[in-house]
Amino acid sequence: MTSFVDIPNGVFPSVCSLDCPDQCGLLIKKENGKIVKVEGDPDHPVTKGFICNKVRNMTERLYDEKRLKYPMKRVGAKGEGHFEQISWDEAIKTITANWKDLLQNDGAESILPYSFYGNMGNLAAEGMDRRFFHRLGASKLDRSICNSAGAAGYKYTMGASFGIDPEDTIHSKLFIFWGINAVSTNMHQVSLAQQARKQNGAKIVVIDVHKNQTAKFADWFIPILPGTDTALALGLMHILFAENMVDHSFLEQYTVGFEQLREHVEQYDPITVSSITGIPVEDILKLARMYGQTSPAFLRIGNGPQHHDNGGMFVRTVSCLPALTGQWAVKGGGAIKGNSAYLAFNTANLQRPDLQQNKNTRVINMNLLGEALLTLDPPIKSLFVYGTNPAVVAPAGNKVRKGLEREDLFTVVHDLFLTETALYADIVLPATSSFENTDFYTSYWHHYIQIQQPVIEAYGESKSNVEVFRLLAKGMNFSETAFDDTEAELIDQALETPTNPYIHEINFDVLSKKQYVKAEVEFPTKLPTPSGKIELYSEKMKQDGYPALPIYIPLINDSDHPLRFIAGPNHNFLNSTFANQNKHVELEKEPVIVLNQFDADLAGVEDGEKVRVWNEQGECVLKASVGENVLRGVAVTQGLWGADDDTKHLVNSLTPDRIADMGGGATFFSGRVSVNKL
Ligand SMILES: Nc1nc2c(c(=O)[nH]1)N[C@H]1C(S)=C(S)[C@@H](COP(=O)(O)OP(=O)(O)OC[C@H]3O[C@@H](n4cnc5c(=O)[nH]c(N)nc54)[C@H](O)[C@@H]3O)O[C@H]1N2
Ligand SMILES: Nc1nc2c(c(=O)[nH]1)N[C@H]1C(S)=C(S)[C@@H](COP(=O)(O)OP(=O)(O)OC[C@H]3O[C@@H](n4cnc5c(=O)[nH]c(N)nc54)[C@H](O)[C@@H]3O)O[C@H]1N2
Ligand code: SF4
Ligand SMILES: [Mo]
Repeated sequence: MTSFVDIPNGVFPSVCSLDCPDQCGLLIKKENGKIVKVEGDPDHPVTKGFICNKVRNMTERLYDEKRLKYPMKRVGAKGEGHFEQISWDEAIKTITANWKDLLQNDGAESILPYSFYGNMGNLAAEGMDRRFFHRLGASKLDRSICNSAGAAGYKYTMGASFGIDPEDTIHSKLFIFWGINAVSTNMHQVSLAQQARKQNGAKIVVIDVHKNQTAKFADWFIPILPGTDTALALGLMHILFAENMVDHSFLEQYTVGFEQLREHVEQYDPITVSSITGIPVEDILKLARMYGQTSPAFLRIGNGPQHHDNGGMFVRTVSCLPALTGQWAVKGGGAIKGNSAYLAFNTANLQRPDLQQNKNTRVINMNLLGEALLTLDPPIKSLFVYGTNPAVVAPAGNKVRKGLEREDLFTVVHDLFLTETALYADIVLPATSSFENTDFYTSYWHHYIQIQQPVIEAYGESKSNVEVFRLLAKGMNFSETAFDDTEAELIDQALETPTNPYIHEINFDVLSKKQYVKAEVEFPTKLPTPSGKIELYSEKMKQDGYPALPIYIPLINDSDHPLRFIAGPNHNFLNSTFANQNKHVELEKEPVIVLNQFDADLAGVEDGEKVRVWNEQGECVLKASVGENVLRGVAVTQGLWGADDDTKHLVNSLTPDRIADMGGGATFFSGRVSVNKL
């Protein structure tokens, strides 16, 4: 087959590589060898021809003048941004010479890979890189920044990331978007809800700390105080049991511990729950009755409430709800937190943990990057960053940037741009965009596996993650054949999945012909929990030091600052991606802090003025938006803005690096701040 790269004009199939549940099928239009348009694939059953504005404007990013074209070495101070072009040969030699030294003098654990899913391609994000760092014996990274608290909580109840098929939600009559700003972050779930609203008169409810875009689209917005959602879920259970809106035969057949749970939730009566959550008693009763009496009823559980001190327990708790009403057994009922378990592939084949000589290398939680760089003993002496921008996205950002400033830290950053993190690098390597690579993609929301074939040639001298780690392996004189495998071979190895009942005979050739293949998914009747059932009561939790039954534990108050600070993502960026594209910045305008009128009055701050937002960790300058879009005591900002002019927009200067109750998760949204006039 001729490669798409060699055909200068035409329309080619592709897939969106961004960290977004929708994982859209794309059509890429090329003229004279350049991409001129990115559109949704109308034939893709979930994408249906629609994509977000961010990616419709992708050419702005692909051909942005600021894209890195060649490797560079630092010539100024760390953070200053002075670099000089070098060859790939010099770059690889410099890196491997430094690492050979470290292996001799400090041991391999002095080297830390730091990566996340800037490109969701399985080869890019967890392929050749893992093989390389396993063989090297580097410290390991616990990639816990996104959904690990929620995933751990969900696992206690359901055994693994199994939800329903989102395509089935067109049958739903009730959608509860719980802590998810789906209009911005899962737009095709919103299209499905909109379709169900038209066809079945489905109602759409949003539970959030902020009247965001999704709340504005909903039939009913329920504002809640941050970190109190577990109490609400337990309150709903109280009413469901008390008013006999539970499905007894489902409970008996498919769950463990419903009798203990019924007794246990007696304490979460509507008056108590109202005083915790800030939701009026009538609304709690109304929501419980709506949920108990509507079928199919669907819960979309978002990432927001699990970025809190008590985030794991929230997801553990809320995922019990569909079992109480038997909604898992109804087409279009049930829930989705994540669906990655259905598309589980052969990670041992892909990542080759057998290449590790020392199985007990230390593991470093990525949420503690600043702390690790500043205090770990023995110290981290070299950092290799790819597919993530920790100077902007990691919590306790001032500590992170201070750590990156360390003169004795040898830092390499592989990215498409000179990110805020790359400013601190000793060596910067240019990365290809996903449209320049071969890779395969597995959504964590829908059930399709998709392939990316290169559509355009590599930009400048840029190289893919797979290529970079092949070169590094050569430079380190690693002789294992694992480093010679082609992309097609890696895909075939990863899709050798004898233990996954949902994936059959999918491989590189099949994907090349079909572009996307749906897993043959059925909601499992036997779950991978210890009992094989939905665990309302969990003996495993008890063994792990948690209460066996779900309970509400309030957030930690780390200071007396009056406002709980919720700094989430925005509509036109994807985490910090696009925050450096003029077009996307224009669309998003400027970073804002949303305040309640009451709190603004107390702080003497007016709508539209720039304000200082601060706590012991640092400060930001944001524009106040004052009104009734948040409850009293809550401050919301959206977007991981960059540091173009100064660091005053870096909201993670204010976020805590405490670790959540489960999964080593982040607590981005549990911090506190004050707001003053500038
Ligand atoms: N446009 C866009 N899309 C994205 C991203 C992006 O940056 N921009 N990021 C991608 C990534 S990596 C992820 S993980 C997902 C995240 O997308 P979502 O799952 O939507 O998660 P968040 O946007 O972090 O938070 C969702 C909502 O939770 C609310 N929230 C915060 N604390 C609480 C609470 O205590 N209780 C309740 N009920 N609500 C609370 C916030 O106000 C927010 O509206 O989106 C992905 N998609
Ligand atoms: N305050 C606050 N902080 C947050 C969050 C929040 O809600 N609030 N959300 C958190 C969450 S859920 C997440 S997932 C993280 C996400 O944070 P990150 O994973 O850092 O995501 P991005 O900011 O999009 O940065 C991805 C980087 O990868 C680069 N990249 C893209 N493709 C490739 C490739 O193929 N190879 C290489 N080498 N590089 C590539 C991009 O250019 C970009 O610089 O942020 C977290 N931080
Ligand atoms: S970011 Fe999400 S919605 Fe936008 S094109 Fe990519 S997968 Fe689709
Ligand atoms: Mo995320």
